[in-house]
Amino acid sequence: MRTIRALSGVLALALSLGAAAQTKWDMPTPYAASNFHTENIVQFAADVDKATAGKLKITVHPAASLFKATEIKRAVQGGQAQIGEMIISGYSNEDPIFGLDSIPFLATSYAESAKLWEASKKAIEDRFAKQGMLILYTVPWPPQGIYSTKPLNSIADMKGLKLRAYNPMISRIAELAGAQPVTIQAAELAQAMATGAVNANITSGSTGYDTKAWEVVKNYYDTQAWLPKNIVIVNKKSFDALDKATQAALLKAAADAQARGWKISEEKTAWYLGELRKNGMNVQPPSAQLKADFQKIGKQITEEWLKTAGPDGKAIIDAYSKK
Ligand code: PCA
Repeated sequence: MRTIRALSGVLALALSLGAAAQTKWDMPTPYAASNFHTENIVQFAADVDKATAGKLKITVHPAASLFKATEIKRAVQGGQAQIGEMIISGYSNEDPIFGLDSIPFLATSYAESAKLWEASKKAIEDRFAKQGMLILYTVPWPPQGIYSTKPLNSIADMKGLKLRAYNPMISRIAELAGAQPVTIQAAELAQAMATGAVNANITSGSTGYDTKAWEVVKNYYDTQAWLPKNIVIVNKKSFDALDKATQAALLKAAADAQARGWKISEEKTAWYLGELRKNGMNVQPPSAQLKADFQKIGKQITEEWLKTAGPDGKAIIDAYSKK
């Protein structure tokens, strides 16, 4: 009897030590479990688990199930979640620098997008550091095109359309195009399209595929206007509370996730558009007029952005154009 009691004491002690040594993090993300960003994050969490022999467990909560897309930044900042994913440009009202990657036609390929990130990384990291967060990695979405229930030959054809926006930059495009901006995050997009709350949308082939755009929309114009980026952020206090080896494992898994994510995003771009076609959508390049009109809007948005982003913004654009 005594031996059993002694043994169970040892067992309890071992269990509590084990529990103390294990850290559990919640990771809210805005996009569907089947989206390539989310799959990449799930792989990242598995890599962290393996590299730390289970010491750091990250539970991924996809599709805005734990926090709404627009609440994730604040949740990580306040420590309600230790780690999370967000789309940077979604927060451009807070700071114009966050909208940089969604300026139409500033960076339209993966190579340009990488250069833009290099040129802006420090400024963006500094802003997050001031708010007690660390950026672990970033991954771009495929190039952005226009979905529309109505055929578009020029921007004038967008007049009166209800254009869905996932960030303030797109709301501005809608205004300049005479369309009505409707802010809707990805998790609610399929329903908004189905109910007619929106009838046009600027996003990637990836999100069109995830939301089965073909069930409602027939036209996709492959304008390749910009590549918005998601970032994975971590609460600095939570990061600092990890031991050095766990921090190193986390950073290594993040670097791997970044390299993997950029590659998958680029590789799947053509595949997504193929799926839209296969499902009956009319995937086409924009007409010369539509392109020229959209570029004109891009030019105006660039000028407006430079005004609001001030010297910091100009320094980034200068550094980018030298790369
Ligand atoms: N998909 C996300 C953001 C950019 C993209 O391609 C969305 O539509 O919400």
